[in-house]
Amino acid sequence: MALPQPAPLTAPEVAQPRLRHAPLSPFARKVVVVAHELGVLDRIEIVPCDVWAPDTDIAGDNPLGKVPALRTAAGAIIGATLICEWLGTLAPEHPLLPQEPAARWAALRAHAVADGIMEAAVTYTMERMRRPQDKIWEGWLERQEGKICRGLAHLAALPAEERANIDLYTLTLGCTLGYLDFRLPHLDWRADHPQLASFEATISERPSLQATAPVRFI
Ligand SMILES: N[C@@H](CCC(=O)N[C@@H](CS)C(=O)NCC(=O)O)C(=O)O
Repeated sequence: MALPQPAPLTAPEVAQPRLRHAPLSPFARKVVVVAHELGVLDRIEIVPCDVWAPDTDIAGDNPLGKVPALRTAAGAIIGATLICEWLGTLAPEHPLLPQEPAARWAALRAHAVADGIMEAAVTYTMERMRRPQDKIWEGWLERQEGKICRGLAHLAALPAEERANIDLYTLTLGCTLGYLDFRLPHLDWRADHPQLASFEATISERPSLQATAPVRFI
């Protein structure tokens, strides 16, 4: 039996990059937040995509079947961080990371943790929402919670200066904390981490995060 062939990854020429997006995805939100902050939002077209629909064509842009994916004239770019880097090339006057090497590495290292917390939170949510109720594995949920809690404790212990810039790390962290509020409110992370709570209260006021808050879409 011949397997169905996915559409080629390299898209036909498109005048404006198209972002395959789902409004409740924190990874897709991260991309839109960064586009907003860089002032390049009007240079991409946002195309809603339900990756769970049986007839979804997302694999044509992302063989992994996930959002976000950005279809450009040169082919698709997948994964939120890589798309943010691509967006950064449209606005080189606004670097997404500190330029000074030590600060840059600090931001990259912290970003990896914030992004990993986001991933664990999405994994948790998928287990809760997408699995048949009788097949949900509590041990798997606890494992994800462990990653989230240790990750938050790690970030909370970092010097406050590292949370002072508006950069890839802090914008990602803002999206991650917003997603925890939205999908895992029982964690009550503010109680353990007042430093992160005050960070979140400030960054969530930015127009980029206000415009993309998940509660706006339900
Ligand atoms: N590492 C990817 C993760 C993207 C991701 O997990 N997207 C989720 C939505 S939040 C998705 O499309 N899941 C569909 C699936 O796993 O099949 C990124 O940075 O963009």
